[in-house]
Formats: sequence, C-alpha cells, structure tokens
Amino acid sequence: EDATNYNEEMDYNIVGIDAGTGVMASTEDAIEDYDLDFNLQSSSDSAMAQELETAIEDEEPIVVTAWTPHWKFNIHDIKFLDDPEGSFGETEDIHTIVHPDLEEEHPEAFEMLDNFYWDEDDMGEVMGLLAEDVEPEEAGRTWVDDNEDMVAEWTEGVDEVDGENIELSSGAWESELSSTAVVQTMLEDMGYNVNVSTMELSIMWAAVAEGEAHAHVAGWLPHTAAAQNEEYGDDVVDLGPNLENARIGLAVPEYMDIDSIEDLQE
Ligand code: PBE
Repeated sequence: EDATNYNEEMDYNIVGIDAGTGVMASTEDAIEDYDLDFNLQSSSDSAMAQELETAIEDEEPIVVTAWTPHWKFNIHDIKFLDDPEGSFGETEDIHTIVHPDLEEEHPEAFEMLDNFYWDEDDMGEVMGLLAEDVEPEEAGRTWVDDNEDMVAEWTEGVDEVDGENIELSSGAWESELSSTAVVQTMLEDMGYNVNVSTMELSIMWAAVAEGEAHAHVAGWLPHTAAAQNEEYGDDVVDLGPNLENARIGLAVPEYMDIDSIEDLQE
C-alpha cells in the first residue's frame, strides 16, 4: 500500500484539535510547506483521541496533530512523522509564565513556581489518572501525596500564607490540565485559595499579561507559542522550563507504512 492510497482512505483529512493552538498553526504551515492536498479538521484533544482510538481498533489509516507529553503515546503504538522542512520546530521546553507583579505581591507563590520542575514521566503519571477519568484536582492531589520528595524540593524554605487568592490560567489539553492540577495542589497546601480557568491558547497568555491570572505553566517555547510570546512576552515574566523535551508534530499509527510528512504528498 502506498501513501496515495492512504490519502484517499483518509479522505485527505488531518484530525486536529482546537483552532488557535500552536500545533494547529504549525499544521497549516506544514500543509503549505509540503504542498499537501489535505484539509485540517479542528476538534478537541479528547475528540481527536477518540477518533484515533476508533481508527486503531479498525486498523484504518489516520493522521492526527500530536504532541508529547501526551498519554496517547503511552497507550497506543503511534509514531511522529519526520518533518524535514521543520514546520513543527525542534524539541522544545514548557515554560512557567507569570505576571510581573507576582514576585512582589505573592513572593511565596513566585518562589514555588520558580522551583517547579519535573519530567515527562512525572507528568505521565498525572495524565494516566486523567485518562482513567479521575478529575484533575484529585489527580493533582494523588500525585503530590505520592511525590513528597520532589514537592519538598519545590517548597524548601518557602513560607506558608494565609488564604491569599491565586488565579491560574490553563488550556484544556491533558498535559496542561496535569501540570496545572499539581501546581494548584501545591499552592493550596501552602495556604492559597486557587482558582483555575481553562481557556484558549492566546487568551491564556493574555490573562497573565493583563493581570487577570497570576501565572500559567503552559508556555511551549520557542516554537509552539511563538506568536503568543511575540505578542505578550514583554508583559510577562518567563521563569524558564518546568519540563524539557516536549515536541509537537503529526503522528500516525505504527501499522501505517509511512515515516515522513513527505509521504503524504501526492
Ligand atoms: N498543545 C499543548 C498546545 C499547547 C499545549 C501543544 C496542544 C498547542 O498550542 O499546540
């Protein structure tokens, strides 16, 4: 079976997530860069995962927008397609982004957020719970209770507070729901009242820049959120990576006999 056959079977369709995300913008770029005869269908993280699951059950071809960390890479045999044109950038890091006043107004929260740093396996444990339909708050609590040593490192020497309010902005992607839930639990254990709002990517950045939120832990840089960083970067403080080696791209099931985005060309 060659790539052309797959394309017809897939109805020349790439299964995407919510419009406005970096991975969707990069997929539009890829369609141009590789001159692909494909439509990009927008949906949501969970709807895309559902379509992927159905295709895999039936061993049908499918191309999805993808990123790691994501639980679907642990549960399914799927692979990134090579991207020789670099439409999706290189591997990148997920940064913690805070409002410029946070350090002065809530120094304890600032310090903990500055210390927050984990890896793909840690995040994978929380995402695994979410994939089993555990609510984010409960998943965050479970992870914090199970990882006292790491938590102690992030809060070493940091004072507790008495009921100050902290607003976190987040996206509704499993990776961000996981990191945000852990940070929320940590802040609550320090004595904060924490409110989490999920919103679309640009709004999430704008909320921190405009002071409606104190922080988000979802800054995929330098590539995925390049446009948002360009627009809001001067009005926020970047506390650096909280997770390294993240990646976005297009992915297909292992049973598909293609390896590169170029194989989707006619
Ligand atoms: N993501 C997860 C988002 C940001 C976090 C990679 C799906 C995106 O902008 O593409």
